[in-house]
Amino acid sequence: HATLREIRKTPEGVKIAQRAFEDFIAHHDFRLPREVVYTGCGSSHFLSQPLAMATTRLGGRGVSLPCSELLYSREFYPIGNPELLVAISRSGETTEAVNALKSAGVPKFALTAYESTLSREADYSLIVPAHEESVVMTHSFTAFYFAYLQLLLESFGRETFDAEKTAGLTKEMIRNESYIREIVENFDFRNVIFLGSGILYPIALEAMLKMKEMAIFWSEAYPTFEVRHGFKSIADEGTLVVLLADKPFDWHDKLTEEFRGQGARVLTVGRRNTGADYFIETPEVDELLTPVLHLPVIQLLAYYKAVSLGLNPDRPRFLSKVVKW
Ligand code: F1P
Repeated sequence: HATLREIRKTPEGVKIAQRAFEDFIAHHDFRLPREVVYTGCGSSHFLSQPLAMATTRLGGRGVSLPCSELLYSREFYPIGNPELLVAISRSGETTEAVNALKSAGVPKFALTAYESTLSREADYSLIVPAHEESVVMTHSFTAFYFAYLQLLLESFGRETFDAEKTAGLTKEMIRNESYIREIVENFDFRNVIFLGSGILYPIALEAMLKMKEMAIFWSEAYPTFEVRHGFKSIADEGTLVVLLADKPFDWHDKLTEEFRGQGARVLTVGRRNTGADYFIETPEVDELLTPVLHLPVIQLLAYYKAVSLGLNPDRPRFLSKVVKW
């Protein structure tokens, strides 16, 4: 399947991202301001969230909204007075993304894989040519995140990450492919809950979307400990809980125990096992790099779930690669 090839291309995507970033700073004096609004649709919206969080974490103020909310209900959101609007779209042709960008009364920035309508409408564009055959976004998500993160670090006077090393780390994560396949083959789970906190929460949301898109499968996502407040009632012996945790602490162990007590099985992805049924270890990295490690894992999980259900993840039902109106 093309989708599997795209996921396996993540290390290459990181290198493509680095070249796109280097090319951008070589040709532009422009650096990112502190107050930025980010927007996108679908996966590109879930990508707008960690970009907004990274902006905030580095001392700026990032706000993220789906394009349609920015277009039709922006007065309900605390947008403030942004200095830049960043619109994200892999295709650069999604109608809502193009319209959201056009509607901005501030400088416009496009993050996309192609010279496209979006890039032509923007004042600046960071084109990351991590091209994908697959309908769903996989390694391009990681590549876009890494390229823009480098630009943020550079703009805010911070040291950028070592791209070769980061690519190597994603390769390490992809080595878990056969283990992920085994989990899916050994446990025919009926539903899946993804949990993440901080910058890993939008990665949990993206995981939830990947399951729906590739495997047409019931999935949910919550900020890690919020799940205890009612939502956990759906978790039973048919449930897989995927805990995305960089540095687990006591409460992660308690949460794991609680879900196991309900009969659910837990997969922990992080630096140590929390007492889970399944465990994928992540190397120690800066917190801003953690999404890059978790993304291929959750994409592989959705891919193998689709395959185990006899579906073709290359052609998800009812979906198209570009949503136009
Ligand atoms: C946005 C998007 C995809 C999603 C689906 C429909 O596309 O929502 O994320 O997987 O295929 O389109 P784009 O604006 O990033 O090209």
